[in-house]
Amino acid sequence: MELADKSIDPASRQMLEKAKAEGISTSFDRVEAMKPCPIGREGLCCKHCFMGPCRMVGKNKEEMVGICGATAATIAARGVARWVAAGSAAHSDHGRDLAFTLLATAKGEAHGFKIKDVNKLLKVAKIMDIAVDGRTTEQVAEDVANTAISDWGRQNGELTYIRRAPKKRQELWKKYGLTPRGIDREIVETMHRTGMGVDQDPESILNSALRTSMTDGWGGAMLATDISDILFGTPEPVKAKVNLGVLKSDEVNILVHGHEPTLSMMIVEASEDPEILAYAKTKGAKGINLAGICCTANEILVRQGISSAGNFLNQELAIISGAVEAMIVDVQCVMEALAQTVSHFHTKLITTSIKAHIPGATHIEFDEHRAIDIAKEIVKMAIDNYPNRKAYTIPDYRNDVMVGFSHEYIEYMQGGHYRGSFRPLNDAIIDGRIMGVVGMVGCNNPRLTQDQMNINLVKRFIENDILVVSTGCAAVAFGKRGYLTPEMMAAAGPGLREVCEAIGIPPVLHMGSCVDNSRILTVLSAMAEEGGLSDDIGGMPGVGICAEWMHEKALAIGVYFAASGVPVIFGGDSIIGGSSKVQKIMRDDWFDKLQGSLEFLDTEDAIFDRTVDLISAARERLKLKKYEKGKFAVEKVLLDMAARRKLEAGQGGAGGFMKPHEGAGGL
Ligand code: MSK
Repeated sequence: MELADKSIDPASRQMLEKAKAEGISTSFDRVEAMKPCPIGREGLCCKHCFMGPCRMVGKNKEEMVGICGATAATIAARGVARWVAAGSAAHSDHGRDLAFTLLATAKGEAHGFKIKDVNKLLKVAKIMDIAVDGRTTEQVAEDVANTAISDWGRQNGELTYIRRAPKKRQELWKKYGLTPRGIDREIVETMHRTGMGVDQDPESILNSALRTSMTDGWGGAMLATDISDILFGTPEPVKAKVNLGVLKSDEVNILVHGHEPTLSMMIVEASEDPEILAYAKTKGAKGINLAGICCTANEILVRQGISSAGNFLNQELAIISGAVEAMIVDVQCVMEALAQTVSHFHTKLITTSIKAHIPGATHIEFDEHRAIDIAKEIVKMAIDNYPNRKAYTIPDYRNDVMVGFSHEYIEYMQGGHYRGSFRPLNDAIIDGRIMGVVGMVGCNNPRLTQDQMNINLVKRFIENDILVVSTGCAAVAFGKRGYLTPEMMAAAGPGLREVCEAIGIPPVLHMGSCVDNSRILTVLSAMAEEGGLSDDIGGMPGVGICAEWMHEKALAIGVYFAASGVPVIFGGDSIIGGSSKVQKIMRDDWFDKLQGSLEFLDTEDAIFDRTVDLISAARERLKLKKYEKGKFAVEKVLLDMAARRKLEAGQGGAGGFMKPHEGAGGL
C-alpha cells in the first residue's frame, strides 16, 4: 500500500516514513499482512458453540444452516447482538466507575476530586426526582450517585433516563417492547439469548440488540457524560491545538490515552503543580506538556483545552516521534502493540486500570481514593525519563480548534441564559438555511485511508448547508484539517455560513468523547420538545454517520441512534453482508417501525447521496420547504445588544465566541 493510501494526514505520513526507515511495525503495516476472513467479515461464521465453528460459504450461503440448524440470518443477527452487548458494556462500565467516583467524592473519600459543576448536579437531580431544597451539595450528589448506580442492577421497570426522550419515542419503545430495564440485565440477557439453542428468530434477536444498545446511549454513556460534567465541569467553547505537532521539543511530553477522565483530570492538575514543575526544571525540561490520544484526549480537550496529539491511528505514531516520555493508558482503544513500539524508544508505557494490563508495561493502578498522589507519582516518573530522550522528530503539523459544544452551551448560544432554547436552530432548519444535521462520529480503521472518508464527507456536507456535530476520533480528524475553527465557515454553504457568522461558531461542532454521543440524543430531544419540526427524534432531518469505524462500541452507538429514531450509515464493508434478511431488518424494517435504521455503504459518494436523500425525505414528510442552496427567507436574524457588541468588537465573528457569562447569544 502506498503511503498516500495509508493516511491523508501529513503528520501521520511523516511518522510512517520514520517507522519504515527504522524498521518499526505499525498497524498500517500489519493490516496489509492480515487478510480478513471473508466469511467472518460478512457475519457468517458462528463460533457460539463447539460443534463448529460453522461457516456459511459458497453460492447458496444464505440457504445454508449450521450443525444445529441455525440459518445464515440467525448467525448474522447473533453476531450483531453480541457486538452491541460488548460495546454497551464498555461504555456502561466506564459510566459505572464514574458513578462510584461521584459517590466517593460526595462522601469525602476521593482525595483531589470535587463537585465542580453544581448547576449540572442540580439539573441531573431534578431529572432523577431527587429533592434538593435545604440539602447540601454532597447529600444531593450522594443521592444522584446511588440513583445512577441502581440503574446497573435494576431488574424491572425502566432506566432512569428513558424519561428524557420525547414522549412519543417512549411510547414507541413501550409498544415494541424495547424499553430497557437495568443496564446489566439487558447485556446479560443478550448474551444468553444469543447462545446456542436460545433465541432463533433474527428479528427477535435484533430487538434485543436495540434494547441493549439503549442501556448504552440512554444509560451508561449518558450517565458517564453527566457525572463527568458534575465532577470536571460542563464543556463550553475553548481553544486548543490538535495533531502530533503539539508535542514539544523542550518539555516533558506526557500523553494520556484511552477513555476515562478520572485519572487524566488529576494528571492535568499534577502537571500544573508548582513543585512538580520545579522538579521538571531540575531535569533540564522547560515545563510539562500534557496532551492526549483518542477519547481521554477528548475529555480533557473539551473541558480544559488540553491539546490532542491525534486520533486512534496516531497512538503508535506519537511514540515513533521519539519525543514522548510517558504514555499513560486506561481502557479501550489501546493497542497491545504499544508495548513493542515503546521498546524502540525511551518512552514509558504506564497502564493504570485494574481491568487493562499489557505485558511489558509498567502498571500503576488508579484508585480514586488517592488519585492525586498517583497522578503525581506518574508525572514524576515521566520527568525522570526526560534525560533519557535521544534523537526525535516532531512533525510540524498542528491545527487550531474550538471545541466544547455541550448541550448546555448549544442551548445557551441560541439565546443566552434567560432565553436559551432550540427555537433558532429549528427555525434555521425550517426556513432552509440549514438543510439538516449530521452527526459524524467514530474511529479510524487502518483498512481505510486514515481520516480521508471523514474529511471528504464533512467538506461536502457543510458546502451543502448541513450542520455537522461530532465526537470521538472523527472530531479529532476534523480538528486536524481546520474544520473546528470558526474561519472554516467560509467553506460552508450560504445558509450555514450565515448561522455560523451570527454566533461565531465553526460549521462542525465538537461535542466530546464517544460517551458524549449521549449529548446528541439530548439535543435532538430538546429540538423535538421545542416544536416546529418533528415532535419526536424520529422524523428529524438528521442522519448519523460512522464512516471509519472499527470498535464494537461504535456499533452499539449506531444501534442506539437507530432505536432513538435516527437513520445511521456506517462506512466500509458490511458486517452483515452475508444476510440479505438481516440487512433488510436493520435498514427497512427498523425504519418502518422506529424511523431509525442502520446500513453499511462503502463509498463516499454512496454515503453522501444517501444522507442527502434521507434528509430530503424527512424535510418532505415534515412539509418543510424544499432545500435549495442560497434560497431561504432573507430577513436577518436578530441579535441582542450583547451579541452585537461582541461582533462589532470582532470577538463574535471568525475567531471569537461568547461564553455563558458574557451575555446573550442568538442565531
Ligand atoms: S476513541 S471507540 S477509536 S472513536 Fe473513543 Fe476513537 Fe473509536 Fe476508540
